[in-house]
Amino acid sequence: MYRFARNTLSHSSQAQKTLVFRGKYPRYSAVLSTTRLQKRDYAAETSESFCMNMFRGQAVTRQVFPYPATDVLDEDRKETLDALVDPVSKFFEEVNDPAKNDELERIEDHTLQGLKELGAFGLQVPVDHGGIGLSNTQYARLVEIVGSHDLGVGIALGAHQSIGFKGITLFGNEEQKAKYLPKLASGEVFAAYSLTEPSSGSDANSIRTKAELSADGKHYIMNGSKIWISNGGIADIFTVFAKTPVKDERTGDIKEKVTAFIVERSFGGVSSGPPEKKMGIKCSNTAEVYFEDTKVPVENVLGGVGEGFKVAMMILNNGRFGMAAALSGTMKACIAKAVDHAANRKQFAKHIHEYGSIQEKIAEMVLRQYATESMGYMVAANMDKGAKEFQIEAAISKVYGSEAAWFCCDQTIQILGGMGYMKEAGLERVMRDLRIFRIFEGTNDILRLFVALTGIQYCGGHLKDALAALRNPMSNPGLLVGKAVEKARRSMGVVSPIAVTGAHSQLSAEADKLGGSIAMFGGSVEDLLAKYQKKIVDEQFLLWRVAEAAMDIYSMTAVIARASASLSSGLPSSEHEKIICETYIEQASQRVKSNLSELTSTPHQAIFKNMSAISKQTVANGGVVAHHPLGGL
Ligand code: MYA
Repeated sequence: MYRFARNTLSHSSQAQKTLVFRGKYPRYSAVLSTTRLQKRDYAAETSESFCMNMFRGQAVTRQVFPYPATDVLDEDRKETLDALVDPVSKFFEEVNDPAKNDELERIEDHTLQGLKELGAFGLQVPVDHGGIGLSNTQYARLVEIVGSHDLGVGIALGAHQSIGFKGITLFGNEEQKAKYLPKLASGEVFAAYSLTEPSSGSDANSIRTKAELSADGKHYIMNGSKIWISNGGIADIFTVFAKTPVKDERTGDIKEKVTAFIVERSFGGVSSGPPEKKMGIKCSNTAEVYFEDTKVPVENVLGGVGEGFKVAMMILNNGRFGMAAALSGTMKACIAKAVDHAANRKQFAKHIHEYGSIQEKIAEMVLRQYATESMGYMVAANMDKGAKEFQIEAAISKVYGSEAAWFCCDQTIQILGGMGYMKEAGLERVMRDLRIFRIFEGTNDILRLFVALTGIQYCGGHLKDALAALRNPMSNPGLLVGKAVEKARRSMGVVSPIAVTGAHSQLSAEADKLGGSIAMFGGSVEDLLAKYQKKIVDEQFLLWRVAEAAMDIYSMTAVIARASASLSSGLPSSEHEKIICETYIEQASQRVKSNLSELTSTPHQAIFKNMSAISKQTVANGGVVAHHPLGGL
């Protein structure tokens, strides 16, 4: 009944992806494609990424206006998606039982079988290799459905294709693709992405798993262990990251560098621990994976020896939009539960949705769902349109989406009151499932630092001359004076507005607020760089606020772009979206102001200092320091 005829789809023509890595100013960055690696001077170039440019105080809107998701699907792709949405929705409504999966701590067999028949294991695998060949936008729409029903199943599927074998589709050579993709796409075998180790979580470059070339040069011998690997206990194909000795061509020194490998369980020496007992996403398997003298053929190196760190990062970059899409589905499902209850429950002789405190909760949920969905589809569409840099946007969509979904679920439980706390309401499972999304695929804390530092480095490239002038004022006094005047104007709250073009005329006030936020943001980043220079990397209180402002600005942009597109095409919901947009922009622009003012305000510098002291004292004491209110008792 749910079988989907995979071979009727015809999206095999995938242009070879050339993936650009942003380099650290003033270092070089590499352009990594499936076939070549080259170095180039990145600081001299201009990025197409909206987020990168906002760090320079510029509104480069080609990727955001008009809202890219509106025209990214051609007729053929629309038809394909139409043919999939119904059966996938029906499957999750009628066949999959999320409560049962949660209770059993595994996906029911008939559900797994049904998912395989639907083609759900190879959604983005090219048709030539046995998959459905979906674009990122099409994939986003389907994972949104999964996310609205069962995040545990979503993780089993996502760990398989969003990261597990994504490296093969992105960086694999033809032999690797032909050998592995068909059986992965059909669901005959599971894949797992194996990066994290007991001593290497956020610091992904510090892995200890080793792979050394055998004497005959035919194999790498892999030894090490991985922890918390999604699908780790059930996978047959692993994308494993290990350190290999690599000769530095310049110095002749041997350095340990990360290399990515495709490892089959059948290679021998691969074993897994028991399934971890988790708080949520229980039906997905999570386990330790051990490699003991595993012989990995040299042809199973993925993306080049020593290039594994970037392969690891690019896989994650490429998968993060899927989380935003899935979680926007989760939020929709929560909102539906909340409004169903609010519209039917009477207290004090009124339906509770008539009360302001409930209205505010519902409206806040709607705003955040709208922002998450708008960003998720914006990132996916830009990737489909060939964007080469989307790592900041993808990270923002993941961080924002995972926090917005947590908020929505929590507010829904609050609206349902006691009923929301009961297992029967199905929300406690969603809340347990959601908790991990702020932790895995890059913790939201580390991704905030990543967003802030990546953008600041890009801004640094732009400001090379100004920073040099700062160090040596006599080299370019004019430039320095110009910067000083700008800074003085900023400190008085005077910022030259940046024109944001492309918004609908009914949202011009919102576009102006966005332009104001970008101008203020660019100026603040510039001031930070001038003040701290390279030492900015150690200023996490400040970096956090830069990231918050960046997330607000990107979400404002996605919201304005989407609401503009709705107004332009006269969608029935366009007036509703306009109110969402007006409200969101007002709130978010206020937050931007507040976060940026905290970067320099004297009271906040004192607060940061105190926070650091309180934390240090608490850590030194092994817990709270203050005496009990009852004295020594
Ligand atoms: S998998 C485990 C997830 N783990 C992580 O995410 C690790 C987090 N750590 C990091 O990302 C890195 O270690 C950080 C950098 C960022 C901290 N894109 O000196 P560096 C370049 C492009 O800054 P470090 C899991 O949880 C950088 O420019 N390039 O490095 C599974 C530089 O290049 P160059 C990047 O300080 C969960 C070089 O690398 C990036 O050591 C299951 C070195 O950079 C980047 N992002 O650390 C989920 N980062 O040398 C299932 C760095 O040229 C999924 N670089 O200057 C399901 C989802 C699907 C949805 C369905 C659900 C329903």
